[in-house]
Amino acid sequence: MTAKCKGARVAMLAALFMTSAVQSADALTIDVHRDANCGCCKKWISHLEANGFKVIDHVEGDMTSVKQRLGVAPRLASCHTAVIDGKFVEGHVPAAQIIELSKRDVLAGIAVPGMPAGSPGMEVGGTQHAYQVIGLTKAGTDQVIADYPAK
Ligand SMILES: [Cu+2]
Repeated sequence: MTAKCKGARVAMLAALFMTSAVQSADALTIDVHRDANCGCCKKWISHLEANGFKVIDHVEGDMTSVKQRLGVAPRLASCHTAVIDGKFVEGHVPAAQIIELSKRDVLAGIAVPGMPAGSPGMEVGGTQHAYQVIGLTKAGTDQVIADYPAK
């Protein structure tokens, strides 16, 4: 093998690695819509980034209309609203549940309604309130996806 040929092969391998790295990053890219003054929203973004998500941050003037546009039922509302793969993620949903969401095509989105203490981004001392992750089916019904803390 000539030196030139070997160099080309190394370059090709490097290109392959870069392609797969870009693809996995794409799979975890999430758009987050939040109010400028929301501190817990920023903490939730940090939780996502710590779990390998690439966050595209959108500061919004009117979150109510954003939620309406993205199909978040008012009963499921929290502070921020995210979108991944065309599905909404409302409120302080744990990163593991967002990864699970990609396998659930009957769902239009998932939510942690309200702002329960102890959910990701809502750490208040050691307080841990029980909360549920609720899925909204495309047919418009609620499904309990997970209970926290895990039972
Ligand atoms: Cu919040």
